[in-house]
Amino acid sequence: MINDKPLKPGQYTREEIFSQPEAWLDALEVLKSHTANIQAAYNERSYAQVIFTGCGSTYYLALAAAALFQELSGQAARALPASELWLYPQSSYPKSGQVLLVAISRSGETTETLRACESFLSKKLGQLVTLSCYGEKALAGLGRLNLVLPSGQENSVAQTRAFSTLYLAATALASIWAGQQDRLAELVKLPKAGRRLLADLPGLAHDLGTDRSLERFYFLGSGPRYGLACELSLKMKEMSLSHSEPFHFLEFRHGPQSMTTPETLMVGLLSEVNRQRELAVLDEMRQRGAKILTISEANTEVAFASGISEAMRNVLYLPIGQLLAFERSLDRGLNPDQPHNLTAVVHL
Ligand code: F1P
Repeated sequence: MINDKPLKPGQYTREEIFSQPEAWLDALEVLKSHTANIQAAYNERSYAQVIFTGCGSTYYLALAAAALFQELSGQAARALPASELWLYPQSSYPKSGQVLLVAISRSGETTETLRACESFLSKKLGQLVTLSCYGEKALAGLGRLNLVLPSGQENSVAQTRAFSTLYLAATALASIWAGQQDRLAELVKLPKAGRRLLADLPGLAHDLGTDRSLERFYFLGSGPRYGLACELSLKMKEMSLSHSEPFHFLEFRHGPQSMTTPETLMVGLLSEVNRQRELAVLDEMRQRGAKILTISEANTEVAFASGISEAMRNVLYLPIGQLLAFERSLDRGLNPDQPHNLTAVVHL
């Protein structure tokens, strides 16, 4: 309820999606003030591996962050669900050497994430850094460094503003730890690029979100964009209860392509570095009748026109996918603020 008036379905989610650029601005202020602590947390010992972790959306964020960090730094990095670290430590952690564990959580109170961090610390496996949105919750008290981004807080169950704000923080962390702090200057251009996207996209998102001929959605992304493809696929499930699945671009040919029908929408998170090979997959699926939506910096249905380097602009792939899921949810008479059978936090 806002001012005692019942909320319209999706009112929270709409506000959270459209306020992301402002949330990013606030997050960049927090990150700027912590740059020295972020650097110190990485430089104070040498690590055999950096592991990013979370659950659901924040596990997908961890996938995207690990790929970006390794691409920028050359340091071995991977992402695992917090439940794997907690319950399968032998297949998660290296037998020797210290680990830098980055635990990511909107709520800061998801059980698996807390248990994974507690067992990591009790086994003295290395250093813990946490990224979350609520400073008073348990996770924000566990790390050697605890970065809290309050502007990512949200009322909706399905993450949008929280995800993109925490992802922005992970992008800054990766740049600083890779010794490329000068890249942070590029991040300040993101809110303006985000505002322009959010002004331009609603029509396209509404047209696709209300296209009732569409029955299944595939999100393709590779390298640092695969984790984002996973997140957008989860949004489509959580908000609109639609069948959706993420794939690495060229993996789609190895079996899943058999599922392509005229009722399919393929969403391609295109890179520059491998654009032609990625476009080839989409062109083949278009021949099989699928509808195609391409996203990149330029010459695509969704074009950022940000002027930001490829590694620093990945957060801009998110808004169209969030709006698409949002519009489809409303068109199906659902309430994206309260997805079916879902809670904002999983407590075990
Ligand atoms: C993790 C999470 C969300 C999911 C749902 C349940 O929460 O799995 O990713 O969308 O809201 O919780 P958190 O640890 O990031 O708070």
